[in-house]
Amino acid sequence: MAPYIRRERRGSVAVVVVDNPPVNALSREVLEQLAAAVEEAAADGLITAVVLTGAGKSFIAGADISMFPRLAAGEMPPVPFQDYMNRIELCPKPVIAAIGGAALGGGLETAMACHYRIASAGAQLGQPEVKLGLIPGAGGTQRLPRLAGVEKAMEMCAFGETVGSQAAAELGLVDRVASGDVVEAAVEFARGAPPVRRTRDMREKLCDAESAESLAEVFRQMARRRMPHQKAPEAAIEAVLAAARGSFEEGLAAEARLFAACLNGEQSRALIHVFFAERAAAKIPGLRAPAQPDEVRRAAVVGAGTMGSGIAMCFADAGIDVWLSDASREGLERGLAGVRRQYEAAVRKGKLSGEEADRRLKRIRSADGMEGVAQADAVVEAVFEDPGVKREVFRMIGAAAPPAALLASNTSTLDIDMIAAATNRPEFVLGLHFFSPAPVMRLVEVVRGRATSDGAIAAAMALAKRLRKIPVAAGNCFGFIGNRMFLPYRTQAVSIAEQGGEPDRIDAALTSWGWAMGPLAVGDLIGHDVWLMIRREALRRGAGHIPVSAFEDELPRLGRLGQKNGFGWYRYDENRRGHPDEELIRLLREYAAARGIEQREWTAEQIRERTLLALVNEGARILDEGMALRAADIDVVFVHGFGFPAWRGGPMHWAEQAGKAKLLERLEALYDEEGPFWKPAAWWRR
Ligand code: 3H9
Repeated sequence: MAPYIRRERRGSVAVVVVDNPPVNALSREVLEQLAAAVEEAAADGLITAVVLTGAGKSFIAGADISMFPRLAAGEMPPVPFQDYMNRIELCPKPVIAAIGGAALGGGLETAMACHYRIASAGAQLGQPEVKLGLIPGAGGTQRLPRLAGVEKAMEMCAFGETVGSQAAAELGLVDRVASGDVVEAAVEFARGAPPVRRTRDMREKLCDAESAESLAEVFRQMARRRMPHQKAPEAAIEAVLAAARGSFEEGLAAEARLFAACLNGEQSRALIHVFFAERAAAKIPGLRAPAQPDEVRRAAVVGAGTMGSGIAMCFADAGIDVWLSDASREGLERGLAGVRRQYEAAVRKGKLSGEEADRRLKRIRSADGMEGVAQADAVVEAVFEDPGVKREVFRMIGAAAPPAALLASNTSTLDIDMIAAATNRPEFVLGLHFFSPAPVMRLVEVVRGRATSDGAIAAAMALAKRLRKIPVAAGNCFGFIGNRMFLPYRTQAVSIAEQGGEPDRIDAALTSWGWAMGPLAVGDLIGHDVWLMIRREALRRGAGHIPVSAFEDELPRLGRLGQKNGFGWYRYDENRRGHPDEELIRLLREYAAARGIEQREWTAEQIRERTLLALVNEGARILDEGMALRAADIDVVFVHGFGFPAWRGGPMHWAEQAGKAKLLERLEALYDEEGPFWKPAAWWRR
């Protein structure tokens, strides 16, 4: 068995180092060796105390997540997580955790099984298991409330947010924050012969069962609002509640039961799929490019509208200086004022300090014409979505930018090859498709044109990661991955409305299934003038297999632009809340009657079947054509860019889980009844 633990000795203190790159994740072998190393030190007469730490940047980033699907499938024997922690805690000599980086999930649980915790200033501590559809399963739900109180433990376990070391010290989760080397500080502390102090024996911070129950009710309500449909948050609350209700052992038993239920559920399978899919998406096999592309030190964004100024903020947030320019002085001023407002709002909400906001603001400089582009290592164009305008802007960018600069367009629909052809160096040109609002949304589609070089793609992937985005490689087809699939999905929703479906019931069928927004409401949000433009471009670029959603194309002419003018599929009040609109229904029914469209009743199930099959079948075509590298990349796009429920794992994962053969049967039936739109892609049979 490979050694995952290093043992060092500093006088009478044993230093046990978990060394399992990249993040010291805990597999069964690591846990076994760790517990054994602590027991060995306990048995060594020359040792008076143990310091437990992690090699590299992390302390321990949790259990090795890749084992959970195998555990759930019964492909490996159960791992007694709690027992390993108990073995560390029961050590008769003081054990001190030296936390130099991330102590997450099983990592924090290990730290809490130690008798003391010393953290470096930059350490992060948390129980993020809910984000994987799980709860802490190594005693965390029992030890955290004993150290930080029931309320904080419920919050941390139910929502998975991490805390920094200073906050952890204030909570009592960390005993000291070390200013220098954390292992040195822990060894020094150990030399002071602190008494053994076991978290399991602490009850002072546990409230009585009745108060814990009231807290649990508050958190349950919050969980239903913040993470609707998800099972793990409530299971985590239940497990922490057990700490206040009974003994430590009873609490562990409750935790184990609740953990097993989550582990065996579909939600954890889906969320773990998304975790690995996000990381895999950044890797493009076979790229001939340096592993470490040149670092972007200065960037330029051309076009200071909502997208452009938002993208400039992404650079500033990542510590990169950026020039922002616009065709008009007023446009630039408006963009910069918007940026300032957003940073001020972040300060007001306590998300940023005033000084940090100032620093970021200063990184965004206004530029005249191409003066910023001329000095930039990377340029992102975000001007009006018009082929003529884009071509002209790229001609100027190509003429002005330094020779090796990355030239990216933020187009969502246009042909990258057409844009690249306007420059003198198409090999440096690609699409970087950000989603709105750019500073918040993590997805970026990295679109490869015919001439784009491997080096440019590698540089763009690296840049997107530096901007803390999740980059997904996409081919240069209409709408790339996300918008291309969203179009037939929405078209089906419109077609159901034309055939008698009530707009609010169509949207509800999908939001009750987990989507963040219904497809018709999204149309109102984006604006029907914009949709019309997108649909025209789709037809121009040969996405002709997607039937026209003719009624929606009428909406701009009917003065219904969506949220922006208060009328779309819904009528909007002053708080931008949508209400069913009788006038819209009348127009819709008139439209259908004039064209002889048959009206019928629709169940939520039927609405979901059509819209989701349309979505997945387009994803399948994208895979057939090689426009996405993997089905999981499509899942990442939909989870991070379109509000698809992460706990269903993305559209392609959902289809796999629901049963491809069964869905294909339905698709074939629709194909027989209604023709080419439903033609199943080859992927279904693979
Ligand atoms: C748990 O602990 C349950 C417990 O209660 C225990 C008992 C039941 N396992 O994110 P990065 C890989 S559940 C396996 O790009 P960063 C990751 O796939 C766990 N692999 O780096 C990637 O691999 P590759 C609770 C893991 O610097 C590489 O490490 N813990 C794990 O941006 C680098 O990752 C969590 O949920 C893991 N636990 O961020 C924490 N973690 O290079 C999950 C990472 O092949 N992890 N990898 O693509 C994180 O949040 C971030 O990775 C971290 C570093 C903040 C640590």
